[in-house]
Amino acid sequence: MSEDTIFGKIIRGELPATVVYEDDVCMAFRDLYPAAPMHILLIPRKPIPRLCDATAEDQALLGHLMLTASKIAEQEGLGDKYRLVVNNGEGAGQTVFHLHLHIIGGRPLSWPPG
Ligand code: DGP
Repeated sequence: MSEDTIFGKIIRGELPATVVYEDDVCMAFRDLYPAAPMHILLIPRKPIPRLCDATAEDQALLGHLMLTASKIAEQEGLGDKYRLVVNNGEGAGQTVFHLHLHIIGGRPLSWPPG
C-alpha cells in the first residue's frame, strides 16, 4: 500500500515537492526536514515499502537508484563528499514506507551515525 504514503502522493503530483531529478524509474526531491544543508530523497516510482521488500526482480532498479544518486550528487555540486542512507524498517528510523535513499551533504559528516 505504499502508493498511499506521502511519497506516493508526491509521485502522483497530489502533494508538492521540490523535484531535482526525474526519469521513468525514479524521482528525487528535497527533504522537507533537512538533516544537512543538502538533503535529497531519491525514490523509485515502483512502491517498494522497505529495502528488505525488494526482490531479485528489482535488481536493475536498485542499481539504477545507486547510479542516479551519484549523478544527482554531482548535479548538486556535492563532488565526492556525500552520504547515501537507507533506513530499513521502523527500528532503524524509517518513517515513510516507500523505499528511499537519503542523499546528504554540504557539511562535515561524522561516523558512526546515530
Ligand atoms: P525516513 O525517516 O528514512 O523514512 O525518511 C523520511 C524522510 O521524509 C524524512 O527525512 C523527512 C521526509 N519527509 C517527510 N514528509 C515529507 C514531505 O511531505 N515532503 C518531503 N519532501 N519530505 C518529507
